[in-house]
Amino acid sequence: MPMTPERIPGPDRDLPSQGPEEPDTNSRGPQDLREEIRTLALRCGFDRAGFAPAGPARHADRFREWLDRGFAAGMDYLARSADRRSDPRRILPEARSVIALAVHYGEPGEAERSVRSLAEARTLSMEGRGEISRYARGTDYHRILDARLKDLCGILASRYPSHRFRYQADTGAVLERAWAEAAGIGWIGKNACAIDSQRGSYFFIAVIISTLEVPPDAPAANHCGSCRLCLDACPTEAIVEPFRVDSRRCISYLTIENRGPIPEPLRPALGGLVFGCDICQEVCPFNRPDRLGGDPDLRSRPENRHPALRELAALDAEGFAARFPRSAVRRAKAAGFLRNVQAALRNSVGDPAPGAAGDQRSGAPGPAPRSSP
Ligand code: B12
Ligand code: SF4
Ligand code: SF4
Repeated sequence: MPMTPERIPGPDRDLPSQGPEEPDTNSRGPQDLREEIRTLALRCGFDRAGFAPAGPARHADRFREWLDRGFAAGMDYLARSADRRSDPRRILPEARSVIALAVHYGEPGEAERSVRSLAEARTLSMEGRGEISRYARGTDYHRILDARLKDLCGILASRYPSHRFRYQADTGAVLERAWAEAAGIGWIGKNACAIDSQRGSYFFIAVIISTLEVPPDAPAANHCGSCRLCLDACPTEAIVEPFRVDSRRCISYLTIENRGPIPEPLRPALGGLVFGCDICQEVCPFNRPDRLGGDPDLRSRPENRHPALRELAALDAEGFAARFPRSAVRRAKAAGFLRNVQAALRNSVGDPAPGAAGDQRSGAPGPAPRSSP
């Protein structure tokens, strides 16, 4: 009986118990094995796959330094799981390989502004329109990636029944960007995002930790060179130095994970951004508009491209759930989202919508363990 694939549990949950192991039915050469898994990954809906030997994560020391400097803001779960994040063998002690996978999102039509600035972001909000970051405009990617991971790991478990395959996309305790870089999927840019030189950085990362030994790919080489467009474009100066984002200043954190008020001095910098922020990716020369184009299942819903702020401000909790079905936007909760809309409205017209309660909703407790970027 083949082993069942296992989802890596979230930050604070226990690992599932291990089942009995059975001998392999397949004895292929190592390079064949790598290409076989890559082909299977593509067949299961991943755009790219790469392999790295399991061991300490790249930049684990830098991750700890990032934590020590307070850059995790209210995401306390990152420090609580720091040991596990630093080495996947803490999750699966017999792990030999990490398979890093990419699924691209975004559409060419969404790259209408290849150069962004605070002024441009504000122009949108001046027209009374908000902006939801690309990754969250369609169906929640967790659902889509989880289904594909389950398929892929199911196939791998049936082909290699004596081996274990533990998967995650976003929510488990693994430094996904570090593994994407180690497995050749993309280098970590100065904006902290993993970037592929051909297809840019608008991709999600998933990982499979396995006891199967797969020959590694070469790690991705960094191509940022002397460029610093992302550092200069960030409207809140959250990229405090190359490769280091201070979440306390990052609009993505402030509009998604943060459960408290948005610090007053940073509010104007949001412009019309009501959920997440893509500015440090939009300016990146590797996100060339003609090369963008993502998975059809992750396409934007048209109503989520530039929604009217007044329409959003009129939502109550039920209306919010109905407006964003199966959407990553729900991560902010109605209170957080409406807080963001109020800030964007102020940037747009100077005053919040009459009767809206955004600021009153902003005193909610601190963030829960994350389940979206
Ligand atoms: C916490 C988190 C956030 C936080 C913190 C972001 C951050 N920069 O760390 C917030 C809420 C701000 C956030 C925002 C976003 N996120 Co997020 N987030 C995560 C999460 C859950 C953990 C990341 C983490 O551990 N951060 C701690 C930092 C230190 O680690 P790191 O990001 O891996 O950064 C590495 C480098 O910076 C390097 N490093 C540090 N210092 C130095 C110095 C030098 C010299 C060098 C070479 C390297 C280096 O070490 C780190 C260790 O790997 C991951 C999922 C996961 N489990 O990994 C998704 C994830 C990183 N997020 C993702 C996305 C899409 C986003 C957003 C684009 C969403 C949006 N549009 O708003 C933004 C991008 C903001 C940005 N510029 O980083 C994707 C990234 C995909 C990609 N191609 O890179 C991930 C992988 C989710 C996924 N499964 O796809 N996110
Ligand atoms: S996501 Fe936005 S706020 Fe955060 S580092 Fe990038 S540009 Fe700055
Ligand atoms: S904008 Fe320039 S420095 Fe920033 S990530 Fe892209 S290439 Fe690297």
